[in-house]
Formats: sequence, structure tokens, C-alpha cells
Amino acid sequence: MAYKKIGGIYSALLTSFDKDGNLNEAGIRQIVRHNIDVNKVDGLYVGGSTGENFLLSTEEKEKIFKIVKDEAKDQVQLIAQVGSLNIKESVKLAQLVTDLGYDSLSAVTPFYYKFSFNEIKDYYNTITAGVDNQMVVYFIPFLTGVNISVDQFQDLFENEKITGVKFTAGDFFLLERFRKAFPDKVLFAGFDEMMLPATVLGVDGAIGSTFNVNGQRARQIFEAARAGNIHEALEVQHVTNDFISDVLANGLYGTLKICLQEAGVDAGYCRQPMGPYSEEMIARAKEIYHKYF
Ligand code: MN9
Repeated sequence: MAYKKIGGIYSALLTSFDKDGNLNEAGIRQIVRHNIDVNKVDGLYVGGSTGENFLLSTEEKEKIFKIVKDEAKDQVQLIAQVGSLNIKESVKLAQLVTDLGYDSLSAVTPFYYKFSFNEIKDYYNTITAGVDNQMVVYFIPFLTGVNISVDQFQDLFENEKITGVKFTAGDFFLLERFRKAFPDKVLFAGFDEMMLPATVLGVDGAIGSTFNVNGQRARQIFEAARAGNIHEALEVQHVTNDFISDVLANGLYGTLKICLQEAGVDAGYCRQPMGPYSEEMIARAKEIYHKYF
């Protein structure tokens, strides 16, 4: 089985909602365009945490996957996050996005209940069983509570469709052990603020929420670090992390959306239980945008 080689800089795509929490199709298209035309990303990670995916119905997820593919066409690589506690939904979405031409599936490790490793392994095998597509494991222990050891990754990789991991963790020992053990697997860094050290350790790419706004600096860090220009990469990481610190302090997804609005992109609002924007938060987000862009 030879699947398309994926990697590089991917935005974890934000979802635009209107004030009432309904999908804003025109806004979603604008976010896709901004990522391709201005941020010049290599790919989009659709339906992740940043997309507020776990707050959506199956129909809404389907609609987003279709809109994004229709807007992006084949201009960038596309990964669809189809993981869900409703495995029937995951199977259905995996088929849909494969038919649409997505380059890869991804699925978050099943969360909330304390699933055993065998249950987690079966979950990936069930999602991939009926579709001819590759799978990137979405490893994000700080939100899911699920940890996976190098030996367990080895076990998961018995399924040849599992070609990579989105590694959203600050455990650089594990990252290095993973890189050494699986040189042929695709490894994406998931924490934008730790992109430089992750790149030094040999990741093949990065997937980030902040790239929706700060994609050009992300590429500079990645390319400088890969070329061995560590001091140059660190300078850009410092500015990037000033930006990320300011964004995190003001509310991550909302602030990124307001920044995009300042860039002329209708990124809209977040969906409840994500809160509404206060006047103060909007003012601060605009200030942050103009400080860095
Ligand atoms: O997928 C993102 N993770 C989440 C990656 O949003 C949970 C990251 O891009 C972070 O948002 C970012 C800020 O901490 O690194």
C-alpha cells in the first residue's frame, strides 16, 4: 500500500459560525482561501480540536468536509479528523472523506472513558478497515488523558494503513524515541509554541491552530530549523511565542478568529459552550493582531 506522502505546514482549520452558532459557509471558504493564498500552507487539518469538531453534529461535519474540499480542490493536502466516541459516525465519515479525495484520515484517541490499549487499537482498526486511505493517529494526552508508549505505537503500526502521528504533547523524550524507532512514519508536531525543538528532533511537519494567522512565521521556523539555522529559527520562535502567549491569555480560538477578521476574513464566532466575545476581548484581540502583523 503506497499512500501519498504527506508533511509540511498544516493549519488546523478554524470553523466560522454565525452569532447563533450556525455554520457560516462563506466564512469557512474564506478561512480556507486565506490559509492557501496568504499563509501558503502545505495542507489543512480539518475537523480537529481547533475546528470545534467535538461540538458538531454528523451532518455538520460532513458539510464542512465537503465545503473545504470544494474550496481547496487539489491546491493543498487535506487531512480529515474523523475520530469520535460514536464509532459508527467515524466509519461513515472515513468513507465520505476518502470518496471526496482527502489525502489522509486522522482520528483522536477515544477519550472520556478509560479505554484499554486493546480497545484503542480496535478503534483504529475498525475505522480504517473498510476504506482505502491512510490514518494519522491524533495523540493529544493533555485533553484526552490517553498516553501511548513507543511499544504500543509499534503495536498500532501492525495496521499498515496507520502511517503517522500528530504529536500534540510536550514530551520530547517520547518524541525523540518515536523518531528513532519509526523513521518512516510521518510525524507532525502539534504544539506551535514548541515547533523549533520538535523540528530539531526531526518531525516531518507541524499542524497548528495559530498558523491560521501566523502561518508565514511557522514556515520560517520550520525551514530555518531544518536547514540548521537554529539562531534564526529561535528569533522567529520568540516572536511567535510572544504572539501565542498573548492569544492564549485572551482565549485561543476566539482571538484567532478576531485576528482573522482584522485580516479581512469572516471567521465569525465560536459555538457554545465556547463563550461569546466581550467588548474587552475583541479590543484586546485587535490590539494583538496589529502588534504582530
Ligand atoms: O492541534 C493545537 N491544539 C489545540 C494543535 O488547539 C488543542 C495547537 O495548535 C495549539 O492550539 C497551539 C496553542 O497552544 O499550539
